Amino acid sequence: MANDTVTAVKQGGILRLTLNRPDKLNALNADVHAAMMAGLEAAERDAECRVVVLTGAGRAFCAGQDLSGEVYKSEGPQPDVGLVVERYNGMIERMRRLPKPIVGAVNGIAAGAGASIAFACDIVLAKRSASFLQAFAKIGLVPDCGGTYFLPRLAGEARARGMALLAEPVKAEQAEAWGLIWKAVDDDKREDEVDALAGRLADAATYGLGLTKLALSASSGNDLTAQLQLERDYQRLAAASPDYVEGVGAFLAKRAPKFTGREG
Ligand code: T3D
Repeated sequence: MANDTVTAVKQGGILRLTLNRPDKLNALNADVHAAMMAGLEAAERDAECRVVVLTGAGRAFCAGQDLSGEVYKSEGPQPDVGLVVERYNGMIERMRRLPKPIVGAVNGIAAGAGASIAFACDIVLAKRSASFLQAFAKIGLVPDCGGTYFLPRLAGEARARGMALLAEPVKAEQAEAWGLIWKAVDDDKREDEVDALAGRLADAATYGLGLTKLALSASSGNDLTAQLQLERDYQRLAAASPDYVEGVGAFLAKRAPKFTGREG
C-alpha cells in the first residue's frame, strides 16, 4: 500500500481495505486517497481477488474530508477545494468501474464524503448503531463524492433532498427501509455477516458479477435500447467464461458449482 492510512489484507479471494485513521474518525486526506487508489488498483490487477470489503477502523466508517487538514484556512483566500474533490472523483469512478463487487461494511458513522463512499459500494451492510449523515450543509458545502448522484437514485428525490438540505443523521435501519443500503445488522453480528457475505461472493461466478455491476451502473445513463444492447454484449462475454459452463453443468448434474471467476 502507498501508506498505512488504509490497510489492505487479503485472505482467500477477499481483499479487505480498512480506513485507518480512527482518531480522526477515518477522515479523508491525500494519504487516504492515495492508499485507497492503490488498494483499488491492486484489487483490479489481482485475478485472485474476487471481492473487496471496505470498512473503517475504530468507531466510525468515515467522517468525510479531514477538516483540520489541507482544505480550510481560518482567514485569507481558501485553497481550491475543487482540486480536492476532483481527486476523490477519480476514486469514486474507480470503485464503480472495478469489475468486482465491493461490500461496504459500515461499522459506525458515515458522514459527508464518507457517506457518499458507502453509497458507491455495491452492497452495504451497516451496524444497526451506525448512521449516515450528509454533513455538507452544516459547513456550507455541497454533497460530493457522488452524493447528489447516489442519493436520489437510491432513496428517491424527497429523501435525498431532506438528507442533503437538513443534514440530519439517518440510522442504519432507516437507511435500509429507504433503500440506501442492503441491510442493517445487529452490532455483534456485523463481522460474521460481512465475512459470510464476502465469502459467498468470493465463491460466486465473479466474472459475471463484475459485468452485472457494470451493466447496473450504466443503466441510469442509458435508454432501454442502449441497455438491451449492453446486456447482449455482456451476456456474450459471460457465456464465453468457464463459470457459465460450470454453472449450467452443475445445474444439470444436480451438484454444487465450483466457480473460478475467470473470464473466457
Ligand atoms: O472540504 C473539501 O475538501 C471538500 C470536500 C468535502 C467532502 C466532505 O466530506 S465535507 C464534510 C466533512 N465532514 C464533516 O463535516 C463531518 C465532521 N464530523 C462530525 O460532524 C462529527 O465528528 C461526527 C458526526 C462525524 C461524529 O460526531 P461524534 O460526536 O461522534 O465525534 P466527534 O467528537 O465530533 O469527533 C471525534 C474526533 O474526530 C474529534 O477529534 P478530537 O476532538 O477527539 O481530537 C473530531 O475533531 C475528529 N473528527 C471528526 N470528523 C472529522 C474530524 N477531524 C477532522 N475532520 C473530520 N471530518
